[in-house]
Amino acid sequence: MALADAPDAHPLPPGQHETSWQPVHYGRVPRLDVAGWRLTIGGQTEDGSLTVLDREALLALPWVEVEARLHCVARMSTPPLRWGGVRMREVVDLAPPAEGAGHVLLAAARGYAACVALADLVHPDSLLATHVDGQPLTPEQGWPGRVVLPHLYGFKGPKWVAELTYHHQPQLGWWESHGYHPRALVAQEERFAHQG
Ligand SMILES: Nc1nc2c(c(=O)[nH]1)N[C@H]1C(S)=C(S)[C@@H](COP(=O)(O)O)O[C@H]1N2
Ligand SMILES: [Mo]
Repeated sequence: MALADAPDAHPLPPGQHETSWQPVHYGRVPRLDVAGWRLTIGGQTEDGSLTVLDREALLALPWVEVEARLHCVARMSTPPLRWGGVRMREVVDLAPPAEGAGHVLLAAARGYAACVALADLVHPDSLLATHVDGQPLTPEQGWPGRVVLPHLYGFKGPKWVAELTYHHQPQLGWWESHGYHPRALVAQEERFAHQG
């Protein structure tokens, strides 16, 4: 089969157009020391404890790569990127939530947060990414670690992720508190909360 006939593995979802990848975010890029990197998992955990993962704990989990575009809710999509890291479901398994605590607030090291459903966080393509296209993430790209949830709009994946907390009720992260969709499923064009 000629290359031109190959089915597009990453078609653009409805309402999106492709642009080159130009990392965007609010505020200054935190300069984080990888040796001091920590991910704290707390809130309504199964055993009530707080778990702190360091870089070593992360590196002990199976390494995977997932090719996916990043879809901004403002309609730009990157070309396909090869994200490397660990599956969020492996991270969740290290410190699972209490029964019924199905909402997860993901907070960045500097004033940014997003809330996702536990079911979306444990999707097989959901990553705690440390690499892209075979290279470590740059500080602008979210080094030392960012959440990548390819089936949700980009705002659901904090760069410089530092905290994961389980809740019984949905929480308002930065964009959710400005009217953006609580779930943000790309395939359904869930952009704004008023869409229901
Ligand atoms: N910490 C943090 N993470 C963030 C953001 C931010 O402003 N701060 N912006 C989000 C939004 S709206 C999108 S579309 C993606 C953009 O990722 P990029 O900067 O790699 O393109 O990051 C998300 N994660
Ligand atoms: Mo975005």
